[in-house]
Amino acid sequence: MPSPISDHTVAWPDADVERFVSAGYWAGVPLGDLLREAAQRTPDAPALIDAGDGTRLTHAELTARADAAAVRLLDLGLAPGHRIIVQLPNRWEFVVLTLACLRIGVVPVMALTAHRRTELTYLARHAEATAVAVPDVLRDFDHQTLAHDLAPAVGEVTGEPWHVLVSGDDVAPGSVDLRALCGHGADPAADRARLAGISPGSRDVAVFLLSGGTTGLPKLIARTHDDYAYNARASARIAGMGPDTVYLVGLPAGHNFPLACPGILGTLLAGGRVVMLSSPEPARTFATIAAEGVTHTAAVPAVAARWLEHAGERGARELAGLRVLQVGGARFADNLARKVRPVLGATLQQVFGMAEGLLNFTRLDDSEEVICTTQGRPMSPDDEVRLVDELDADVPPGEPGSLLTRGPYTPRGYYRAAKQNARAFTEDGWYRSGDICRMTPEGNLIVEGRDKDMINRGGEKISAEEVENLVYQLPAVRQVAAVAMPDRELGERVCLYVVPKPGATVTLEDIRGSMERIGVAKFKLPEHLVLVDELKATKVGKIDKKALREDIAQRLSPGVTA
Ligand code: OOB
Repeated sequence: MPSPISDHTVAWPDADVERFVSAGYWAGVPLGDLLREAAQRTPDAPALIDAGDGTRLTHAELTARADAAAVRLLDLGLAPGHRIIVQLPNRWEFVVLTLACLRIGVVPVMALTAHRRTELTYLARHAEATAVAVPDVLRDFDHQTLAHDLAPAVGEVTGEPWHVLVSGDDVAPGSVDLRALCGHGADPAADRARLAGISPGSRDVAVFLLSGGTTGLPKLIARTHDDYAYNARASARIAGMGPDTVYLVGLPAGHNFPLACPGILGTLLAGGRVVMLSSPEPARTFATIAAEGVTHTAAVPAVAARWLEHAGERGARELAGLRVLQVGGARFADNLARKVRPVLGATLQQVFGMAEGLLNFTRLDDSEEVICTTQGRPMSPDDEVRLVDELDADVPPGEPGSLLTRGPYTPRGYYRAAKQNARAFTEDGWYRSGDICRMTPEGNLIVEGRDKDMINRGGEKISAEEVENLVYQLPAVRQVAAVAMPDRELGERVCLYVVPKPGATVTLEDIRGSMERIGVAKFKLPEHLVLVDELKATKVGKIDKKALREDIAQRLSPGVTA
């Protein structure tokens, strides 16, 4: 039996809970009910469009399908409190399945389609999942076979059957057809009646998000119905969403940003319409924005840069209806930010957020200067932010410091990670984001760097420690350090410094090959290798990564050969 989720979560203190409830942030209603109520306000309006296969559902149809899918999950043997790994591309089934889970308190663990055997095995075992939802084949990778291969390793920790739900034309015997599971039910009234008694509690966990990653293994962030509903609802307000909003999902849907900031959930709660697109490639994206009347979308800086380039070459006529472009996930350069309004014709909203909670937004009516040069200010009046030095003392106003935060949608600890929590949270519950920020006199934050061992590859976060652990599996490696190297297109890529064992040779191909054989997400594979005789240590005996980052930047600068 999977252990109860509540055995491994860290609760907010009672006094804070009272504050969040009385301020109205925590509505006391589970997300499934909130979404149902929102859908009932405009039942016949479009709610979900899949730009890939042309599926179009109204709010009433989406509600009915989510109910039907919830009933079918129960029939399959999933029960409230069970966990399902969701590893789906941006297709309509992602939304129906997620809503179905929220209705009955089955908790989705939001994996990425890039994840492979290593990540999925760990996630499924750590979350004690009893099911997984995958595409059959995506970009030539057979997800279905891998999903079945995980059965013994996962069954060993849960003692339960392992269900593989598959989206696609090639559903193998032994798999559950996810499209059928998400299809319309024969008797919507009966489905609704069956679900009436089994809503989860609003303080229960609604979804598991993956942490940006600074440790050897990714951590799970347990977001409750109350806190995540507030996250989605309040960000929808700040992004200016309403029933006429058409939101395009081009980033991987399982990321917090397109899922709930305001993303899919915020759009649906506002009575708007969600359009799913498999990738943010500029030509397809622009055509979809024009065809569907998209008003809002979100991008990481690397994607926004490609859109700016495309619009510069081909014009932006197709974007006439686009009102708000949210950019976040990594630092958006001021000079690119300044191009958004003139080139794309939309209002830029910078978003500096984290799956751990805290969201900062520039407001739509901020001055162009604030919009283009800051990463905004906290979403909630009750978000607490401190900028501190190495001793956790507040830095003077205007000085850079390490950002700590607490608030109504920032959980007080990772799931089942007591040891990491002791480091990632202060004793009085502040989350150490690891971001170095400055605050302007008006209270806007500017992200200047970070003091965490992470590489931000175009918005995908890579833990240096995780990469190093994988590289240490090669017998020829004596010592390794993974650091970010600057990259024009993606901001950063993974660079490795390796000290080979005496007499041994190590190549980038060996390392990438070994990681691919083990099975890890491709975006984590190192893209540059520097062989060295030794790695210098800092005064406290750790590898001096600052020196390595400076070294690689120097090697890559024009006129210097690497
Ligand atoms: C978003 O969430 P995560 O969990 O993938 O990554 C969080 C980290 C932050 O701690 C920061 O290091 C970086 O990503 N980051 C930014 C940024 N937005 C995120 N760094 C500089 N400028 C920004 N605008 O990335 C995320 C979650 C919700 C909304 C938006 C982004």
